[in-house]
Amino acid sequence: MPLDGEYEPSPEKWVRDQVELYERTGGREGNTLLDRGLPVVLFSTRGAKSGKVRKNPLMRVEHDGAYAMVASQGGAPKHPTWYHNVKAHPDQVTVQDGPEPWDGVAREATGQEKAEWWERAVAAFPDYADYQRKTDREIPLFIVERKN
Ligand code: F42
Repeated sequence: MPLDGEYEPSPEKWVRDQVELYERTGGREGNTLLDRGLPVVLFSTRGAKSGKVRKNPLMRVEHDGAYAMVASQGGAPKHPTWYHNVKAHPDQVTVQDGPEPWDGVAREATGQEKAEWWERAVAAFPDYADYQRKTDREIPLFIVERKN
């Protein structure tokens, strides 16, 4: 089920265009990172302050039906804004990897679990390793699993 409430598209044109194309075509188009050809997944979150629905494509990192949300932001010094949305409302996350979104619950990975998922993330998108080298912050990673 999509999240209830008002959807506020990203102020970044390339991001909101990709979300629009992905949703309009049920994930048949707009499902890769620009010219890189690597798959992306669409995540919706609940705005921590606004309560509005936010949507962001992120690289596809999947394992046993669970998905990672890697808050890399290209190795920028600050976490992406959606990181705070997921921290505030971990049970209001939807995952769309294909035609239909599903309801998920997110938790921030730590320790050994983080290390295992980080390895999967870098295998899916090697740039994550460069992003981690570029920044002093530890890049967070959420694991999203289906709600029962
Ligand atoms: N970003 C990543 O971090 N990791 C990826 O793997 C990744 C892959 C990717 C693939 C394709 C693509 O098109 C984009 C990709 N991105 C990836 C970019 C990603 O989709 C996000 O655009 C990026 O991470 C930046 O997220 P952001 O939430 O910081 O975006 C800013 C520009 C933004 O939307 N700001 C909004 C604004 O209006 O300024 C605020 C959005 C928001 O959620 N506000 C909250 C609210 O309450 O509504 C407040 C949150 C708070 O601070 O408490």
